Amino acid sequence: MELDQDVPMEDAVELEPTLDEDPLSTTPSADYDSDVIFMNNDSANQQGMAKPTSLPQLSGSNISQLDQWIEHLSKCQPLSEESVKSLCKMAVDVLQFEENVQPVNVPVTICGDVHGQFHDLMELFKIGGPCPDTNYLFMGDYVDRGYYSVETVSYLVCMKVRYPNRITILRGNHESRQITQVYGFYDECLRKYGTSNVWKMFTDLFDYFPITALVDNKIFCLHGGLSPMIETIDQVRELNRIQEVPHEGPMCDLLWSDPDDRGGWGISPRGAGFTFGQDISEQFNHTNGLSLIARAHQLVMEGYSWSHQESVVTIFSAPNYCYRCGNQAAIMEVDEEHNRQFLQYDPSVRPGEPTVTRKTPDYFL
Ligand SMILES: [Mn+2]
Repeated sequence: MELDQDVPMEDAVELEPTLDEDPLSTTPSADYDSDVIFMNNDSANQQGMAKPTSLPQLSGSNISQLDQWIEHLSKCQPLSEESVKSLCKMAVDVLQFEENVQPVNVPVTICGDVHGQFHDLMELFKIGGPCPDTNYLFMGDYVDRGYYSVETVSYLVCMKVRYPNRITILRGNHESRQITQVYGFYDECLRKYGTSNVWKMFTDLFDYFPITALVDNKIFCLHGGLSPMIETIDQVRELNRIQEVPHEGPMCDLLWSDPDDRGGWGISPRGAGFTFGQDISEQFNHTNGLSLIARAHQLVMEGYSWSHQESVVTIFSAPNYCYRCGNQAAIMEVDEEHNRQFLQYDPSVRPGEPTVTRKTPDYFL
């Protein structure tokens, strides 16, 4: 049994209707949002400001600012609230030009869930090679569960802005206002900054993250899985992704669904998305000329797991998930000839924190 049933069942409570009654506003506030969506604002055009149609070039001072932030974050120290505000503005300027199906070239190293395990993310870059020497594609779930969601998402967003053509960061179901209020990111922001401002800046930014990527027109990458409402990749391109992850519908499914041994579509035990069988995966790959669907979203004990006779691969990059699951992590390298290689790794040692062992202690025996 490779797929941990515990995780979907835990996640099943994530969309409890009581969440809707949370006193926290889930609508972006006027002052911050008007800043971040400035480039998309029609009134800006009416005032004679040209809407940029391509990636803005980083200025020398922005590059040195980003390098300074990356250096600071690599010591697992959070940025100041002011710095996060600047970073998120710069990130919107990059991410708004990415597509719902972001094209990615080979070679690339494809990664799964990270979940705030900052030291394990540093280990990932040691195993896979530093960015930008290695190109990376991350398939979502940067925040929640682990202790360092703030540092983890800040670091990845910094790398995205600094090296926009070298790293792709997709949206996971945890990159959401609702889910982060339940699974740790919101509380971590309050604890580390004293207010929810940084949480709001990042969750507003998550709306801009691309929802899928297409590696060399052959590998379709996304966090969750397929949707009964999506038959072609072009239908993904037509979605309006700049919004909170909806409770249902195609965008929700892409971030929440899971492959299953049973054929056809099934009800997901998570309470969102669907399960889909081998017949569905094979039809989707055939229709869209794909060789593979790569996705994350489920804990797999070896760090990666094939489904549907190698039509689908699950990649999970948080070793010893939640500091207790005892799983390995993996990343998948795809080279110029589309050869695939999995690199597996174990948890990094975190200074000052107790080492968790898979062995049962003697005193239980
Ligand atoms: Mn997930």
